[in-house]
Amino acid sequence: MSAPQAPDVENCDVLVVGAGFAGIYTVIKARSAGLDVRGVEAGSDVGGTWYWNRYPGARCDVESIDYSYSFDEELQREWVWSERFAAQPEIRAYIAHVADKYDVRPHFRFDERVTTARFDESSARWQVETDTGTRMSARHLVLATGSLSAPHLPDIPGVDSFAGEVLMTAAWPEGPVDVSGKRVGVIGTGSSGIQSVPILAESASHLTVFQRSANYTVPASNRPFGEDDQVAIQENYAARRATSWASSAGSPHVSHPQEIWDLDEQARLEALEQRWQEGGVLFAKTFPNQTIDPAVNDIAREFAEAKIRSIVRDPQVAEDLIPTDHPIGTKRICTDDGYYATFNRDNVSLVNLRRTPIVEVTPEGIRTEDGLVELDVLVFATGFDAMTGAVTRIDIVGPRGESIADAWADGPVTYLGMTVPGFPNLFALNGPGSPSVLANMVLTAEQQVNWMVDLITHCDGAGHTVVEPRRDAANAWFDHVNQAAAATLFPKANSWYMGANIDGKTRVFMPYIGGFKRYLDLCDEARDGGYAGFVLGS
Ligand code: NA7
Repeated sequence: MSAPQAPDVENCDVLVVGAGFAGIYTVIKARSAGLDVRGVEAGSDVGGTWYWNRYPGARCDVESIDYSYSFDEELQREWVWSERFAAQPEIRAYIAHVADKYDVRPHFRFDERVTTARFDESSARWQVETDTGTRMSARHLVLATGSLSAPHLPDIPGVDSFAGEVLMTAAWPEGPVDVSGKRVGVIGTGSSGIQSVPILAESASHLTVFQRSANYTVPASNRPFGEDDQVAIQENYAARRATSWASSAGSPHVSHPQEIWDLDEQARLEALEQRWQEGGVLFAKTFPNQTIDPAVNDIAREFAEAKIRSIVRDPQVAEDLIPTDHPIGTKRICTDDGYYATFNRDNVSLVNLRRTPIVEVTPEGIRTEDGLVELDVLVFATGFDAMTGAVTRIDIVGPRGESIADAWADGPVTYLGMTVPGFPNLFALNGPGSPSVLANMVLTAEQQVNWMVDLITHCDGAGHTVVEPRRDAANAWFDHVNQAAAATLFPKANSWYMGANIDGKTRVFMPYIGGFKRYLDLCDEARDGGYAGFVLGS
């Protein structure tokens, strides 16, 4: 299929950037469709997010048996998850197992980062370069670059002057990091901060948590799987997957069967308590409409806040840990193991940056308006330029000279959360306009890759060398994504879903919140309708 290019250029049909869940499945699926597929990965091995985020306590907030590939029954049967919510090393081992089983690694160049991509209209190919000087040419460019993979380091005065050790949760070193006997500061109280704080507190001589915005977090209720669990998992797997594929969030969990208003106060509290004990992000969906109707949200929010007050002994610290700026669940609820109780330890303190903002980082530590906090280790758990950052940090230019960063300056316009007007033969997986970060990222990746390979195969069969979404179709999708969000409470939060965590980023709700199943149906309709939303050319 690949047309010959200059001898020092590596040619392929499909070039995939990123060897995480989506990138690996792209190789498997494209290869099985007879396409010559190559990949580039900045890390030294497969894993994507789960390669880089090695911080203590890193764990998925989706259950392991759901957060795993469904495409091969044999794979599903042979891999045995050790616990309900797998930790980073186990997920990384799983991804490595998949890479071995399907011989994926030989397709990838590791330790190379794609820096530029130019679409050459005359050859209808993407010309791509990496930071090591490799030049590649591909008919189709697939950005499997991850939604939470472009780390965000805040621009705090003096940040480079710190004399101690600096760590980032999003790029944690390989091998053990020993903080025993050290004074540790953690900036950031999103999922990464909340997961790492209880563990760092166990060995640090003192741990100071610098919190700008408090987050809601629910105990994970993680547990190891026993033999009985393994039998039950296999017996129920097919049904569980079927339910997930037909669900609104790619998981088998459903909200309470009754509206909250049909229950008396006791029954409401029991339902909330049950979800709290079940653990994790699902608390956000205890009741139908919980992230739609402010009155329902208030009841769940007050329940969670009472929990915080009941766990944290110091009343002022408890109040500081209660979010004041968003309805519960409109930022992703965090999943923890003893986070609130950690603030009862003598060696842990909380700095509320809303009351005492950071003035500067100094060689000795962090100076707030309240004085200097001396530190030996400074941990940045400060999040990501989510959903668009990993794409716009690559210099991608379409045939009409427009860069994708410019094209998305007023918000990321995509068609079906996969393709971008002005950028032919380009697929941005799990990207803006797709439900991935609100649903099950692995299943969304499978569905998108299947859909993408169907489209490429369709084009090849019909002799089309160029496929680009129509601008009106993309604008209509963008409007649909926005309307779906506007029907919920989500836009009320200054979240990374909104781009609100990055200075200067246009605020627009990026994921598709209209439902996982609805999204699958709309993608199927677009395919079955003969890809009318695309211009197919040659
Ligand atoms: P998040 O959830 O974006 O959290 C980042 C945290 O860092 C958050 O508390 C931020 O406060 C804080 N932050 C960012 N910049 C600053 C500055 N300048 N000063 C103080 N604090 C700051 O990222 P995570 O890695 O924890 O989790 C990302 C997702 O991964 C998570 O939602 C799960 O889906 C898995 P802010 O809220 O902006 O005030």
